[in-house]
Amino acid sequence: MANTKWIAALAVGAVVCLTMLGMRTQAAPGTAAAGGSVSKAEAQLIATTKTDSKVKGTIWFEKTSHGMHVHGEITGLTPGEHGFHVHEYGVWNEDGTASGGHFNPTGAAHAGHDSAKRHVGDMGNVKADENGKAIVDLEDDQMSFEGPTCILGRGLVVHAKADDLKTPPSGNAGGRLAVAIIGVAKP
Ligand SMILES: [Cu+2]
Ligand SMILES: [Zn+2]
Repeated sequence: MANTKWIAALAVGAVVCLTMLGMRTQAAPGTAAAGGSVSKAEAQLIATTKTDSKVKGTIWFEKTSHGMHVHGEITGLTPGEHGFHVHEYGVWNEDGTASGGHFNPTGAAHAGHDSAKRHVGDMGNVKADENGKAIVDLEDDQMSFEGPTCILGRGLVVHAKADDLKTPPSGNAGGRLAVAIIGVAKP
Protein backbone atom coordinates (compact mmCIF):
# COMPACT_ATOMS: atom_id res chain seq x y z
CA MET A 1 0.00 0.00 0.00
CA ALA A 2 1.21 3.51 -0.83
CA ASN A 3 0.37 4.52 2.73
CA THR A 4 3.65 3.16 4.06
CA LYS A 5 5.44 5.70 1.88
CA TRP A 6 3.59 8.57 3.53
CA ILE A 7 4.22 7.20 7.00
CA ALA A 8 7.92 6.91 6.20
CA ALA A 9 8.00 10.51 4.97
CA LEU A 10 6.28 11.67 8.15
CA ALA A 11 8.82 9.84 10.28
CA VAL A 12 11.69 11.44 8.36
CA GLY A 13 10.15 14.89 8.88
CA ALA A 14 9.79 14.33 12.60
CA VAL A 15 13.38 13.15 12.91
CA VAL A 16 14.62 16.19 10.99
CA CYS A 17 12.76 18.56 13.33
CA LEU A 18 14.09 16.78 16.43
CA THR A 19 17.60 16.79 15.00
CA MET A 20 17.36 20.52 14.44
CA LEU A 21 16.39 21.03 18.07
CA GLY A 22 19.36 18.95 19.20
CA MET A 23 21.76 20.87 17.01
CA ARG A 24 20.52 24.19 18.33
CA THR A 25 21.28 23.26 21.90
CA GLN A 26 24.72 21.94 20.98
CA ALA A 27 25.85 24.80 18.72
CA ALA A 28 28.25 27.27 20.27
CA PRO A 29 26.75 30.75 20.77
CA GLY A 30 27.18 33.00 17.79
CA THR A 31 28.17 30.27 15.35
CA ALA A 32 26.27 29.56 12.17
CA ALA A 33 23.94 26.59 12.15
CA ALA A 34 25.71 23.31 11.46
CA GLY A 35 25.58 21.55 8.10
CA GLY A 36 22.29 19.79 8.79
CA SER A 37 20.18 22.94 8.93
CA VAL A 38 17.24 23.09 6.55
CA SER A 39 16.72 26.16 4.36
CA LYS A 40 14.20 24.85 1.83
CA ALA A 41 11.26 22.46 1.78
CA GLU A 42 9.10 21.13 -1.03
CA ALA A 43 5.50 19.91 -1.09
CA GLN A 44 4.09 18.03 -4.09
CA LEU A 45 0.31 18.12 -4.07
CA ILE A 46 -1.39 14.82 -4.85
CA ALA A 47 -5.08 14.92 -5.81
CA THR A 48 -7.50 13.15 -3.51
CA THR A 49 -9.34 10.38 -5.34
CA LYS A 50 -12.72 10.40 -3.60
CA THR A 51 -13.30 13.98 -4.75
CA ASP A 52 -12.48 13.30 -8.45
CA SER A 53 -9.97 16.11 -8.05
CA LYS A 54 -7.46 16.98 -10.79
CA VAL A 55 -5.59 19.37 -8.52
CA LYS A 56 -1.81 19.18 -8.53
CA GLY A 57 1.17 21.43 -8.07
CA THR A 58 4.41 22.01 -6.24
CA ILE A 59 4.94 24.49 -3.44
CA TRP A 60 8.30 25.50 -2.01
CA PHE A 61 9.02 26.93 1.42
CA GLU A 62 12.26 28.91 1.62
CA LYS A 63 13.77 30.35 4.75
CA THR A 64 14.30 34.11 4.69
CA SER A 65 15.81 36.54 7.18
CA HIS A 66 12.33 37.27 8.61
CA GLY A 67 10.53 33.96 8.12
CA MET A 68 9.47 31.94 5.12
CA HIS A 69 8.81 32.60 1.45
CA VAL A 70 6.06 30.29 0.19
CA HIS A 71 5.77 30.01 -3.57
CA GLY A 72 4.70 27.77 -6.40
CA GLU A 73 1.83 26.94 -8.71
CA ILE A 74 -1.36 24.88 -8.42
CA THR A 75 -3.45 23.70 -11.38
CA GLY A 76 -6.72 21.83 -11.89
CA LEU A 77 -8.78 24.13 -9.65
CA THR A 78 -12.18 25.68 -10.25
CA PRO A 79 -11.80 29.45 -10.77
CA GLY A 80 -11.88 31.47 -7.55
CA GLU A 81 -10.61 31.11 -4.00
CA HIS A 82 -9.62 27.88 -2.27
CA GLY A 83 -8.54 27.40 1.33
CA PHE A 84 -4.82 26.69 1.65
CA HIS A 85 -3.29 25.49 4.91
CA VAL A 86 -0.59 23.49 6.61
CA HIS A 87 -2.35 20.65 8.41
CA GLU A 88 -1.16 18.66 11.39
CA TYR A 89 -0.25 15.38 9.69
CA GLY A 90 1.83 14.69 6.58
CA VAL A 91 -0.45 11.88 5.48
CA TRP A 92 -2.37 11.58 2.20
CA ASN A 93 -5.54 9.51 1.94
CA GLU A 94 -8.39 9.30 -0.55
CA ASP A 95 -10.42 12.16 0.92
CA GLY A 96 -7.62 14.10 2.62
CA THR A 97 -9.00 13.70 6.14
CA ALA A 98 -5.88 11.81 7.32
CA SER A 99 -4.03 15.14 7.30
CA GLY A 100 -6.00 16.11 10.42
CA GLY A 101 -6.82 19.68 11.42
CA HIS A 102 -4.89 22.87 10.86
CA PHE A 103 -1.33 22.90 12.22
CA ASN A 104 -1.82 24.87 15.44
CA PRO A 105 1.12 24.47 17.86
CA THR A 106 0.32 27.76 19.64
CA GLY A 107 -3.31 26.92 20.47
CA ALA A 108 -4.67 29.95 18.60
CA ALA A 109 -8.07 30.35 16.91
CA HIS A 110 -8.52 29.95 13.14
CA ALA A 111 -7.96 33.19 11.21
CA GLY A 112 -6.51 34.63 8.03
CA HIS A 113 -2.86 34.73 7.09
CA ASP A 114 -2.56 38.44 7.92
CA SER A 115 -3.72 37.96 11.52
CA ALA A 116 -1.02 37.98 14.21
CA LYS A 117 -3.05 35.39 16.17
CA ARG A 118 -3.92 32.45 13.97
CA HIS A 119 -3.11 28.82 13.38
CA VAL A 120 0.52 28.64 12.25
CA GLY A 121 -0.82 26.70 9.26
CA ASP A 122 -3.32 29.37 8.21
CA MET A 123 -2.29 30.65 4.80
CA GLY A 124 -5.75 31.87 3.81
CA ASN A 125 -6.72 31.23 0.20
CA VAL A 126 -5.13 30.70 -3.16
CA LYS A 127 -6.96 32.27 -6.10
CA ALA A 128 -7.32 30.32 -9.32
CA ASP A 129 -7.75 32.12 -12.65
CA GLU A 130 -10.25 31.14 -15.36
CA ASN A 131 -7.93 28.31 -16.40
CA GLY A 132 -7.86 26.88 -12.89
CA LYS A 133 -4.30 27.95 -12.20
CA ALA A 134 -3.23 29.65 -8.96
CA ILE A 135 0.12 31.29 -8.35
CA VAL A 136 1.25 31.12 -4.74
CA ASP A 137 3.66 33.82 -3.57
CA LEU A 138 3.49 34.85 0.06
CA GLU A 139 5.71 35.78 2.98
CA ASP A 140 5.14 34.07 6.30
CA ASP A 141 6.49 35.00 9.73
CA GLN A 142 5.16 32.11 11.84
CA MET A 143 6.28 28.87 10.17
CA SER A 144 9.80 27.55 10.68
CA PHE A 145 12.08 24.56 10.07
CA GLU A 146 12.81 23.98 13.75
CA GLY A 147 11.16 23.97 17.16
CA PRO A 148 7.43 23.80 17.90
CA THR A 149 6.43 25.66 14.71
CA CYS A 150 8.44 23.33 12.44
CA ILE A 151 6.40 22.48 9.34
CA LEU A 152 8.62 19.63 8.08
CA GLY A 153 6.67 16.40 7.85
CA ARG A 154 3.32 18.20 8.12
CA GLY A 155 0.59 18.20 5.47
CA LEU A 156 -0.27 20.89 2.90
CA VAL A 157 -3.94 20.96 1.88
CA VAL A 158 -5.91 22.68 -0.89
CA HIS A 159 -9.67 22.90 -0.32
CA ALA A 160 -12.77 22.81 -2.50
CA LYS A 161 -14.16 26.09 -1.15
CA ALA A 162 -12.87 29.44 0.04
CA ASP A 163 -11.66 29.82 3.61
CA ASP A 164 -13.84 32.53 5.22
CA LEU A 165 -10.86 33.32 7.51
CA LYS A 166 -12.94 33.19 10.69
CA THR A 167 -15.27 30.21 11.22
CA PRO A 168 -13.73 27.68 13.65
CA PRO A 169 -12.07 25.29 13.32
CA SER A 170 -11.07 25.61 9.66
CA GLY A 171 -12.83 28.49 7.89
CA ASN A 172 -15.63 26.39 6.39
CA ALA A 173 -13.42 25.59 3.39
CA GLY A 174 -15.10 22.30 2.50
CA GLY A 175 -13.51 19.15 1.10
CA ARG A 176 -9.85 18.47 0.50
CA LEU A 177 -8.83 18.41 -3.16
CA ALA A 178 -5.13 17.70 -2.76
CA VAL A 179 -2.68 16.89 0.01
CA ALA A 180 1.11 17.15 0.05
CA ILE A 181 3.77 16.18 2.56
CA ILE A 182 6.19 18.98 3.34
CA GLY A 183 9.65 17.51 3.01
CA VAL A 184 13.24 18.70 3.08
CA ALA A 185 14.36 19.94 -0.35
CA LYS A 186 17.77 20.36 -1.93
CA PRO A 187 18.76 24.00 -1.19
CU1 LIG B 1 -7.03 23.16 5.34
ZN1 LIG C 1 -6.85 27.46 10.63
